[in-house]
Amino acid sequence: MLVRWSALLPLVSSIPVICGQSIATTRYLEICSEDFLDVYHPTSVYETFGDGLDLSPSISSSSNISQTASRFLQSKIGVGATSLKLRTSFSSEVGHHLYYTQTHDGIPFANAVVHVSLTKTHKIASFSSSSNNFTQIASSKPSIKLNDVIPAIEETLGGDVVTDERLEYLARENGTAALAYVVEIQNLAGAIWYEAFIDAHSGELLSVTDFISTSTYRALPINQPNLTSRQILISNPEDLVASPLGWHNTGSFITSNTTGNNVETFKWLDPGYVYTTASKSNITTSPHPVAGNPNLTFDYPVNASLAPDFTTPAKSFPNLDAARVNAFYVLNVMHDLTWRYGFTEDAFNFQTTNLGGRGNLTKSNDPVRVSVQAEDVGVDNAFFASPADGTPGFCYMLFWDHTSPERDGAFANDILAHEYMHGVTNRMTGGGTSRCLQSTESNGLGEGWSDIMAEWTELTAAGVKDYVFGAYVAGNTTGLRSYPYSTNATINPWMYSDIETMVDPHDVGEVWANMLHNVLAFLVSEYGWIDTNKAMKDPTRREGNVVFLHLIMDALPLQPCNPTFPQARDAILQADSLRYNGVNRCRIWVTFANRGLGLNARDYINDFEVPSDC
Ligand SMILES: *[C@@H]1O[C@H](CO)[C@@H](O)[C@H](O)[C@H]1NC(C)=O
Ligand SMILES: *[C@@H]1O[C@H](CO)[C@@H](O)[C@H](O)[C@H]1NC(C)=O
Ligand SMILES: *[C@@H]1O[C@H](CO)[C@@H](O)[C@H](O)[C@H]1NC(C)=O
Ligand SMILES: *[C@@H]1O[C@H](CO)[C@@H](O)[C@H](O)[C@H]1NC(C)=O
Ligand SMILES: *[C@@H]1O[C@H](CO)[C@@H](O)[C@H](O)[C@H]1NC(C)=O
Ligand SMILES: *[C@@H]1O[C@H](CO)[C@@H](O)[C@H](O)[C@H]1NC(C)=O
Ligand SMILES: *[C@@H]1O[C@H](CO)[C@@H](O)[C@H](O)[C@H]1NC(C)=O
Ligand SMILES: *[C@@H]1O[C@H](CO)[C@@H](O)[C@H](O)[C@H]1NC(C)=O
Ligand SMILES: *[C@@H]1O[C@H](CO)[C@@H](O)[C@H](O)[C@H]1NC(C)=O
Ligand SMILES: *[C@@H]1O[C@H](CO)[C@@H](O)[C@H](O)[C@H]1NC(C)=O
Ligand SMILES: *[C@@H]1O[C@H](CO)[C@@H](O)[C@H](O)[C@H]1NC(C)=O
Ligand SMILES: [Ca+2]
Ligand SMILES: [Zn+2]
Repeated sequence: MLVRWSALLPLVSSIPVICGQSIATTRYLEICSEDFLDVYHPTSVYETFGDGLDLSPSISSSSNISQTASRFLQSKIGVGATSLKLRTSFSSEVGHHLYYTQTHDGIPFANAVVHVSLTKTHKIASFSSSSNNFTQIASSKPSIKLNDVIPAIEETLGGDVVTDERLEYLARENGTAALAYVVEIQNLAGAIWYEAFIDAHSGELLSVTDFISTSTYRALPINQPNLTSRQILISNPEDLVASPLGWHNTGSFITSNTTGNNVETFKWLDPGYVYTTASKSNITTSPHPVAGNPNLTFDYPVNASLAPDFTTPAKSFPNLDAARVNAFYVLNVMHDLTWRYGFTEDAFNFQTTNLGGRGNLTKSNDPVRVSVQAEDVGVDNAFFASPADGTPGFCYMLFWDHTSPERDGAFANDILAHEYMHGVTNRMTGGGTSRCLQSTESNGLGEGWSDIMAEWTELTAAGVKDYVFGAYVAGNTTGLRSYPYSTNATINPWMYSDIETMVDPHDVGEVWANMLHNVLAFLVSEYGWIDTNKAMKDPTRREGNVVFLHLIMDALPLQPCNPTFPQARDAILQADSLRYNGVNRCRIWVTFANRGLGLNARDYINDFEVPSDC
């Protein structure tokens, strides 16, 4: 049952401010104008095992995956393993991934995550744990009522509580565990969507999960196809392996608008939820729009010289149909492409219906909802809210006012690809909770994966050249980042150590994206390149861009909750071991080491060493 409370009571005093030290374990969130809540994310121990750790026969002989994993955990973390509960698991092309939650009195811990990945032959591939022995655990019986503190929390976080209460434990930095009410708080017009943890004994706001990835861009150069070159009529772009019923069929209903199983695009007009879909009179629908033969035509040419109407209420909506259709097309392509590379129903993806007997254990009813031309929300940005598996993703594409007329983010394919990738990385790290890219460092990794996904979709036959993200919306050739992504350290000087003092995840993301750009450049120089349209539908190919995307996607479920840079690097190396027997290991090491993320890199101190056999 969904409960909606409004903030009826007057403003209540603000939340205490705590400031943390390390970007690996904390994140500053600007919750309202002057309050900062410092959110603690425990670090994980993380181990990878290359070809796989062969357990003693008594442990690994079992063909039962969960038995093998829990025997391993018993031997690894001993007595603590008994309070671990298997939360979810799935199998990918490279192995089996199991995610556990620590519990106390039957109540789960929100931020104590344990994970084990097995190879296909049931050896141990990787292990991570942020589980703890607590010095003190709060009573599992709440001493206050949630209703008594809701008005204050809604006021502080600037939204309405939209979920029923539930209880979870929260590990604190000093080794204690607090009992917390966990609720979601939304104000979609303000791009606010938090999961709040409220102490069930003191009423204090303890922590928040921020489901929104904003893209607050600095200016950068552009090298993507412009709007004119992009608007071509594309027939039947859907991939019927990834989307067996096409893009307009959820299995229970068929649409002739921009609503479908993976993506829904619309314009949200104040003051309520109003969908206005591509006007039906302009849609040609086959009398039998069945799976495999959708005869839908969405033909809305853009007039790029038309400016958006910013009056309230707006009287006209120039290019709205074109915007909805482009966003629908690009995000469905992203669904299909990432599905092919592992972001399937089993891996907690975004779909209304989990089709074809896949995803039996994971949740459905969670397409990505996209509001285009959302001028009420602001300008010069885009947002993607990635809640847990089973709740729809929500994306805003805004106008950008750096040019005249203003440009529409819904025509910037790089921004759309970036936003969708936020959903992919949030869901695939840590088993679908969307709680595992929350520290500044791991949130920054998320920004990096998103930028590099945009680059990946735009690769051309010319090979991996310097890449500028966001040039179209910035209206200049510098784009939205500090430097182009480049293998040349004069053009992009970012090193691992640079992240230590960064507080904006987008800055951290630039450092990671540039490292990944270098890995991509190496793989394409080694194995060549294949057109994106082929790479996206045939992941069995061996070209460099295909290999690269496998390594990126395979690594996500292998890594710990709130990964650090060294851990994310190790997960990529582990992915190479599992999928390609480690043939790229040394070159991957060399590439990361060139940017300071060598063998002994830790605590933001550069290291240029590679393993002795490399
Ligand atoms: C595997 O082992 C677990 C835990 O011991 C058990 O609950 C489950 O039923 C087993 N599954 C199969 C398929 O045997
Ligand atoms: C918890 O304590 C047990 C027993 O003292 C120990 O074996 C285990 O390693 C500890 N676990 C952690 C995560 O510290
Ligand atoms: C642990 O930290 C919390 C929050 O900072 C504090 O309220 C609590 O008193 C501390 N407990 C101990 C035993 O230090
Ligand atoms: C490019 O545009 C961005 C966004 O407006 C701006 O921040 C940046 O300074 C511009 N770069 C140049 C070189 O003009
Ligand atoms: C737009 O793209 C087309 C095709 O790629 C190209 O010919 C044209 O010069 C571009 N226009 C601008 C303004 O960049
Ligand atoms: C899209 O089409 C479906 C099927 O006709 C319909 O149920 C749904 O309401 C439409 N969506 C919108 C937002 O109009
Ligand atoms: C349909 O498209 C035509 C030409 O593109 C346009 O003149 C007409 O106004 C559109 N109809 C509706 C209902 O939007
Ligand atoms: C399907 O679309 C094609 C191309 O737009 C058109 O030529 C054809 O008449 C349509 N078929 C039906 C049955 O509507
Ligand atoms: C595009 O919009 C401009 C400005 O309103 C107008 O002058 C021009 O005729 C339009 N072009 C087309 C092809 O409709
Ligand atoms: C889902 O269930 C179907 C039917 O019971 C079964 O054939 C299929 O193997 C299951 N898939 C997964 C991924 O468990
Ligand atoms: C790196 O970039 C600098 C500055 O553009 C240039 O002078 C230099 O030749 C480049 N080095 C390589 C190896 O391309
Ligand atoms: Ca799902
Ligand atoms: Zn982003």
